[in-house]
Amino acid sequence: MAVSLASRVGGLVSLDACSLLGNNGVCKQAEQKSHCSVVVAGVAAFQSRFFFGDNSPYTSTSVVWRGAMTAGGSKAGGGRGRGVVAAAGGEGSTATMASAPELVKPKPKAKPQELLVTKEEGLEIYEDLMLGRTFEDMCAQMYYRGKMFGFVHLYNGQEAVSTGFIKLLKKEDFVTSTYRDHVHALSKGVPARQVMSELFGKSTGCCRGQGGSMHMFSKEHGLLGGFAFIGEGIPVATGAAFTTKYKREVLKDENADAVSIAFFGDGTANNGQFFECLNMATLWKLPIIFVVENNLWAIGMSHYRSTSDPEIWKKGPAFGMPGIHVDGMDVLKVREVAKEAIARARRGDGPTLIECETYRFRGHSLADPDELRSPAEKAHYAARDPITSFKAYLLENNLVTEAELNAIDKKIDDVVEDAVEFADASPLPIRSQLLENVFADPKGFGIGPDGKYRCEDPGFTAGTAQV
Ligand SMILES: Cc1ncc(C[n+]2csc(CCOP(=O)(O)OP(=O)(O)O)c2C)c(N)n1
Ligand SMILES: [Mg+2]
Repeated sequence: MAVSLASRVGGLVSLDACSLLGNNGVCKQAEQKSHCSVVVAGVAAFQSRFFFGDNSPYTSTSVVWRGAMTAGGSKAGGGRGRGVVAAAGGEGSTATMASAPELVKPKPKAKPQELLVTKEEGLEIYEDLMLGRTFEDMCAQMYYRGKMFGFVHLYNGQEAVSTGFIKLLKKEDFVTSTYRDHVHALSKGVPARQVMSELFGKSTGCCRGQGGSMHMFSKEHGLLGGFAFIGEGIPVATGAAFTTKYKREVLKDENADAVSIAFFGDGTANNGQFFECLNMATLWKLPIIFVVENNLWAIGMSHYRSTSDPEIWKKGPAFGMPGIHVDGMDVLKVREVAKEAIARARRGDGPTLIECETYRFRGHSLADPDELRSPAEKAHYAARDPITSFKAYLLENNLVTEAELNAIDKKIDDVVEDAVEFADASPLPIRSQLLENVFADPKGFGIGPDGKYRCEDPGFTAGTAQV
């Protein structure tokens, strides 16, 4: 029974097997593995039924999922990075780490009918992954050259999550992000010029230079922010999902089918707003997807030291919605899960919680020397670079040629170069912009007409201040 269920739900079983076994340490001994897989198969089957209902696509496409899993290298629960991390420093960690290169063994060629993407989709995904990576590598250079100020948090390594979800969205759909928001903005279609200019604090930025790195926003592209306070984007996305529901059910607008996605981190999933929003989303059956980008760290705090149950996906069923775990280093797996969750939200079946196991390749911010994470852990995830493996998938399955990928690389280099030149040449915001859209009376924190901070400026109470 367990075996057949396992094959039915394909990748999810393997993912969750690792998830459960690795973290709980239940399966550290080899002889326990078969027992554990039985337990896990049951859980995964439950999740699959819960998530997909009787029409679970995994009953018919399990082969595809197994194909996809090969890329992630899930072997008897050992392929999950979590298992590795949970074991790090303890018994068994060396063996698992040593096998890390196996995880990027070339995938066997898929049969044409098993391919997970068309050529066009593959090229679009590759381009978006490369845009995120190249853009942010350039951000690092510009930051260290003093072109940006404040904190800058890069997303290197996590690109498969942004691309996997956002490239499936429509322009009218909503996205909220955190301070690690540049790549979500790019995936959602905000032009690279506008994102780079915002980072440079220039008036041509998507927030006219007033937001900076952590506050990307574009109404036109449904990007509702960029939030520096962790968890703040979750209720905003929930509110956006509520507007869809309200338009559809109260205002009888049959075309209102926008989906909201809230992206946030593992550390943030310990925050109260997350739980409040899970509750409301199920209560009102909102079209929202909560995407936890579990990169195992919250600045320098390990996920395993800070949360009562490291399996974040489990919180979904606790609130009456599906909870899914997926390998966030594999864009194809992310995409498959995202497709289902988006379709579910769009047809009015309610929210989904998805935990993506991922990793950031750089420090918490560009000011972080990144000394707390072990070299072995970093090497393990570097070997699972989502771009390298996706590129290999495209080439090995003859979906694209090297020349086509090189052409995209060149195009992206040009886009990023152009964005830098544009941002550099753009003007700074005019001074009077500083206090526009300031709704609170900033008594005690005002900037006076002479440009100096002052204790009190009664003029502020009259409306937007002139400085
Ligand atoms: C409400 C709030 N509390 C504390 C902080 C300080 N802080 C900044 S980043 C961060 C860690 C968040 O980690 P995680 O959610 O895992 O996201 P990641 O940085 O890994 O993407 C914390 C606690 C904050 N920004 N907001
Ligand atoms: Mg984190």
